[in-house]
Amino acid sequence: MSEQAYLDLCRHVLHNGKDKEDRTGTGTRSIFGHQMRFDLEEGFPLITTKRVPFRLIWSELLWFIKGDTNIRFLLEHNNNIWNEWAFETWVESEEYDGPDMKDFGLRRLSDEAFAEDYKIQMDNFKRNILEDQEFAEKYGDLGNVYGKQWREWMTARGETIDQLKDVIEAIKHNPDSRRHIVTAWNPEDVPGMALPPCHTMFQFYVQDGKLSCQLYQRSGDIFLGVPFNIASYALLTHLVANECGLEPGEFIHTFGDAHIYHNHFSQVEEQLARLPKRLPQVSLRAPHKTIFELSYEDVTIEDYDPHPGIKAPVAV
Ligand code: UFP
Repeated sequence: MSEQAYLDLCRHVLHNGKDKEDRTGTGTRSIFGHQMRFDLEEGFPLITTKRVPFRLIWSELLWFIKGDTNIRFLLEHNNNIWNEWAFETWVESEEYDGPDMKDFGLRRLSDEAFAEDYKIQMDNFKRNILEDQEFAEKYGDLGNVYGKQWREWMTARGETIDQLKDVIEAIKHNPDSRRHIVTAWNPEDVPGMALPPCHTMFQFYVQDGKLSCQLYQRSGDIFLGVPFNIASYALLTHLVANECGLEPGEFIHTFGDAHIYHNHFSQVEEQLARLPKRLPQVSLRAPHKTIFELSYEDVTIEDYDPHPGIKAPVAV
């Protein structure tokens, strides 16, 4: 069962990782360099030992595929996973005049009164993004994140490169190429980004009518982020394979710093005590649409019967 590769990573880092300070001040247990393989023919690797919200993964991937970088599209799909990054820019701006939100990520965990203030400010922020176009343009945009780099990489000559479109054309016309690469890591843009890309580059590979994909992830929050990342790239592999008339092969997930935050240890233990179930299947409702024409309703997950979700704080 291919979820095992993920559970093995959790166990390995918990028992063999080294404690390390990190940017968020939370502290992690971490290893450097690791690889997991998921055979997509065995089922869709949406983790079953806790519920992972597929609708958030799909709406985020669709947002990337469309080349969108504004959280407005996500909020319209009731997807809140990128809010904190945009909110940070807002509360640090000159226009913000509410209560001090410095270090909101950590403070809201330990200070109840602060957590209430935070919620009020975040709800206002979300409402403004959804209802005020000008506000959304100014504060909803995350800068040159994935969507921008995948679809509209800016060159020094002022032109743009559509990496995703180009790689799909290359897979169709020159499947044996060893250059099927999309990179999100743009060193020129990194200093201006709310969150420099965690999934930095991926490569496709065609063999025996099957499309495989390998991702290099520089930094992985094993409990909260990685189950999303696995499902997101497995889904991307399905969609690109469908587009190119190929079957999905393997998703290979390679890491730089793979870490478990100290405030996720008990959740990981709880998850590891559970038995994995059968993997679900992904279903494409409009297989003849191009990947760029897809809408949210076109992809669904079937036979997903996971253990209940396990809550944990996000380190910002
Ligand atoms: N992170 C992930 N996957 C993602 C994503 C973020 O695991 O897709 F966007 C985690 C990794 C790390 C933090 O814990 O978010 C990013 O922090 P840093 O930039 O310091 O690595």
